[in-house]
Amino acid sequence: QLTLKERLAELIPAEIEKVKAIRAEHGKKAFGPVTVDQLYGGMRGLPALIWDGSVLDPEEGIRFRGKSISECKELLPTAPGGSEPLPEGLFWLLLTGEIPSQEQVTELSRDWAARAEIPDFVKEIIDRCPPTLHPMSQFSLAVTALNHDSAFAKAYQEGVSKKEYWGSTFEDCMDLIAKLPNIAGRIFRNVFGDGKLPVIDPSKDYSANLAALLGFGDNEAFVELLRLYVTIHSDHEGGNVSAHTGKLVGSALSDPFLAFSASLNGLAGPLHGLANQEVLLWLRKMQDKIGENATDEAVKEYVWSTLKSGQVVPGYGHAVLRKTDPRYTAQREFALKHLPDNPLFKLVGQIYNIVPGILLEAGKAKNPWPNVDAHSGVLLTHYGMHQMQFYTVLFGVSRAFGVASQLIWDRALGAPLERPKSYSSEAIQKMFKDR
Ligand code: AMX
Repeated sequence: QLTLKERLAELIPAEIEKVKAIRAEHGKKAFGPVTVDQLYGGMRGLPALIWDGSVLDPEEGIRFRGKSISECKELLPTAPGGSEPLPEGLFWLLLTGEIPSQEQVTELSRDWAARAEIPDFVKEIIDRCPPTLHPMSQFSLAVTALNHDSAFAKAYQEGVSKKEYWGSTFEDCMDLIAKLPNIAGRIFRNVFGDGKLPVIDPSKDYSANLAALLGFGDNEAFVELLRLYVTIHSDHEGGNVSAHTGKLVGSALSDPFLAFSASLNGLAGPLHGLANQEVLLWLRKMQDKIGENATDEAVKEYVWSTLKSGQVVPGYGHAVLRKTDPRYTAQREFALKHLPDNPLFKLVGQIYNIVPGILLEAGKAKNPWPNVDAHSGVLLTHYGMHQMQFYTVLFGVSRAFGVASQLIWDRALGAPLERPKSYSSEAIQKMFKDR
């Protein structure tokens, strides 16, 4: 059985030829006009990036290398006795487009466990953070500091040839993913616990170790939740803030640690990954105001009051999706199986029946349906993880899988420095003066 790196080494030459052929045949073809509105409007719909791991369809949602979430759940290896896909398998799929064997996935778990230890000075950086510093800021600091030992940065300094970039990038990406549980666990225990951490168990899978580091290792249902969680949050094509930021920073040949910490800073924004924290805060505030088991009328009034005070309804809407996010649905299915009677889960279901109608009536949001963040906090809090400020860190652990996969391919395919053209408003006025 080949290792992931060996399989990649086999795939890369053919992919280089494929890209050459695509460019030779289609390189000068246009996608269509670019409008001035797209420049002012956050580049919605602007075709601008190559991203191989996943593609997002507005109606259907995400597909990882062509596979829907349901297909991934069916095809990817699971843990013994478990039924959720192992993120190890998803990473293999993102990188190669292939479904790995159970043995290959177990080998990845072992490899990541062996790379999991973080340097002492990184531990110290985390330990010195005041507990009032948001966990996402601590996370980003620690990931930035991992660049101290970057294999890519070292190889580059030593004058490695462009053709060899991907090998050390691969090693950095494996190290990055492997070290995230120890970083996340340390932040969690410092901010919310006594700072003491168990050690990684090399016989366990990635999610089981992550759960143990967070203090939930004995709860098999929580471990299963993390397997699903890390799988479905991993990648959402290339244009979202965290993915695109990682690719952009990586295009300057900043190493994967620098590139991914930039991703994390984008993920920390409330319109992106921080929304999972915001959803739970909003739900709790709603419960404080209108009580548990509130009527539909009371919930409607609360939603309207959120909109009227100029705030967004967190967990609803999306820049690309135009239907319910299948990542929301996957989490709902998990909840129906494991926590059907949880009151907060019931509230989430009640809100699902109410918010889309209100957003449609309000008439602004292009997509009134829930996204991934509308559901994740409820699942975590059910198992006793009530520390909402930590939720986006878990999103970040997962997002590393998608960003890392593309960074490796970008180096393998020799992706150039990103440098789109910007315009001033004055330049646009001049350009279209007589048109
Ligand atoms: N509540 C209230 N208003 C909303 C809304 C929501 N959930 N979603 C969109 N709108 C508003 C926008 O703020 C915008 O108002 P404006 O014209 O006054 O600026 C208008 O509707 C049009 O926006 P859009 O084209 O439908 O959305 P977008 O592509 O600009 O933004 C997103 C997408 C996700 C930022 C937006 O839907 C939003 O703010 N949602 C709530 C926050 C959230 O859940 N974010 C997480 C997204 C998933 C993720 O990245 N993790």
